[in-house]
Amino acid sequence: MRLTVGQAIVRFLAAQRSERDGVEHKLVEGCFGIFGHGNVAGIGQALLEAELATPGALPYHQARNEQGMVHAAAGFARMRNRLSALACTSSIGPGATNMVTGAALATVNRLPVLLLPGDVFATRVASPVLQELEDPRGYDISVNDAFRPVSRFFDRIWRPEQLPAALLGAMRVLTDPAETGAVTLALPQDVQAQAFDWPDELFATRVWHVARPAPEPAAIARAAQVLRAARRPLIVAGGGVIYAEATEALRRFAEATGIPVAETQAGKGSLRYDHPLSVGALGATGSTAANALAREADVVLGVGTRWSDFTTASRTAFAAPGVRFVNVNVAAFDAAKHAGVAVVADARSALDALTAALRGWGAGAGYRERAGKLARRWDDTVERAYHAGNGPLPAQSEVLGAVNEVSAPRDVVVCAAGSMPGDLHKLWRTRDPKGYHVEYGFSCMGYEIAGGLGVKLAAPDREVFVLVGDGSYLMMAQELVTAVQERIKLVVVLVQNHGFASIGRLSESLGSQRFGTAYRYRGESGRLDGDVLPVDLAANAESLGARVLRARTVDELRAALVEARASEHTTVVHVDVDPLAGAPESEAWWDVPVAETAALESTREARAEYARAKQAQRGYL
Ligand SMILES: Cc1ncc(C[n+]2csc(CCOP(=O)(O)OP(=O)(O)O)c2C)c(N)n1
Ligand SMILES: [Mg+2]
Repeated sequence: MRLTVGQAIVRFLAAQRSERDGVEHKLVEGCFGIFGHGNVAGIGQALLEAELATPGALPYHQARNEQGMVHAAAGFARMRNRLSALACTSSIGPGATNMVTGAALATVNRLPVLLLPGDVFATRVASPVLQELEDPRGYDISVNDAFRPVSRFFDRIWRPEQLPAALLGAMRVLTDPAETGAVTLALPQDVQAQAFDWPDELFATRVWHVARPAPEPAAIARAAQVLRAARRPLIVAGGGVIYAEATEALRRFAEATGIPVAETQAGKGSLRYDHPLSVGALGATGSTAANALAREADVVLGVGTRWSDFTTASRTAFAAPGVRFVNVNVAAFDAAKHAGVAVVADARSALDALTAALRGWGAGAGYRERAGKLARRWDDTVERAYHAGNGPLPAQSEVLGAVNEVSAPRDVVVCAAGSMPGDLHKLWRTRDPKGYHVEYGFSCMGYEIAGGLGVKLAAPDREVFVLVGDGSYLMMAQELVTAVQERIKLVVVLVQNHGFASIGRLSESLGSQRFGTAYRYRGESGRLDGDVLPVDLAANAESLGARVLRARTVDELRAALVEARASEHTTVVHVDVDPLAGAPESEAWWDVPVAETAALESTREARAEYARAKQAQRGYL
């Protein structure tokens, strides 16, 4: 079949399917793209031919910023539990490098996205072309080499003959639960348009099996032995529980053994918030219940977690001498962490095997009671935070409470950076495994609206509440236009506190006096300490085509949320909050180094406190 490389890629992608548990899905559901000279006549021409000849084969979506479109693809893949993905095509140069941040986000979060950046001419006859880097050390280096460290698979297609193997390699990595992340095929602009005679078999429907690797019986036996000896065991549920659709298996395991369940950011939603064995969020942004149990735990069973510093409170959360870890993870890399007993397996198959292996054993009744009591105490704290009655402006926790109470169980809350992810981790009451979508692997400002777009694209039958701070909004609001264009309805809750409240609080606690974290005029002092800026983000959102509702009180906010939820249009609900009203304490630490020597007294005091806190840090060897 004689096609260009661009046409061959589009035809191939449209024929790929994924399968798990006997259920098939389209693997690549569509393609986001922004065109320039690096892809307009290659992949762009191929997408046009596909749209005209075979509508729906690989639908094209326009975006406003290449980073935004990769975020949307990541949100989409996460919502689909990594069984379907989106492709993203960009031009060369800045269009391509704009995708690098998105690629890193996808790889850090282990989410499949397929990136197709344009690249400089393979023939080099016209070099240097517009936007070419020109590295004097070698003519085969281009800006796209920046994708290598942030991609799980990277190839550059210098010749058409290289394409079939690259496409198969790309699909293998996209559908491998242990390996997945950003997959990048860099496509020189001349090669995209080059014709070649392809074997018909390249375009046959291909089904990629998404594996559920079973645990080794010996590994389960080792894990069971450690767990049976435990007196104060704790489960830590990570994102792997949700991606593996292992939430029911987790519930059965927890109920059979009586082990309480704490959750990481990506794992939040693994167990309903009101389940008797749920103790909520763990770590630096955790509940006091989970953190109290973690401090005492003698055996910690991590399931599908990569043990980020937020989860371990920078290796201070687990404080019992001799604490041991059992790590269930589909990636050996993660299963080996903290010198744990490694169970390299799919979360669901491992939890089922552990349930069988631990039959007849359970955590003590007294311990279970204590966990329940701690969890109920935390829930009272949440209730108070939801209805804090802060004045004159509401506390952020009241905004989260209003959104939680107005949303239905299957609705999805989306967030990524600022003070809200931590507050959501602590306070959000999850009622559905896919109802909580906080990107906290990369915690990338600007993910919120773009990621929310991908979530809604993946789950059009759910309402999506995007929570975005003013800082994140200013970094990347433009995909609101895409939402309007595609009639993809979002409810965006825009939380205005005039700057970086999260970093302000962090800065103050580290003795850096909130330096550079508020949005304020340069004042008479010559510093950025003047009045707040006359920025009207509600008007901004309106100008991008969204409906806008301004709420001044919590009651107005509730009414606006109800109206926005019922609306068919993307609606931005704008609310001012008190930047100084924090959420309840986690009673946990986060390691952020403080200057060892300083002229400032505030820094010196913080350094002394830092040195003291650091003593609690453990090796987990
Ligand atoms: C792209 C990016 N740049 C910088 C940061 C560091 N950072 C984390 S939160 C934050 C401030 C976020 O401000 P805003 O969205 O207004 O949320 P708030 O802190 O006020 O709740 C910054 C600068 C980041 N996470 N991502
Ligand atoms: Mg802010």
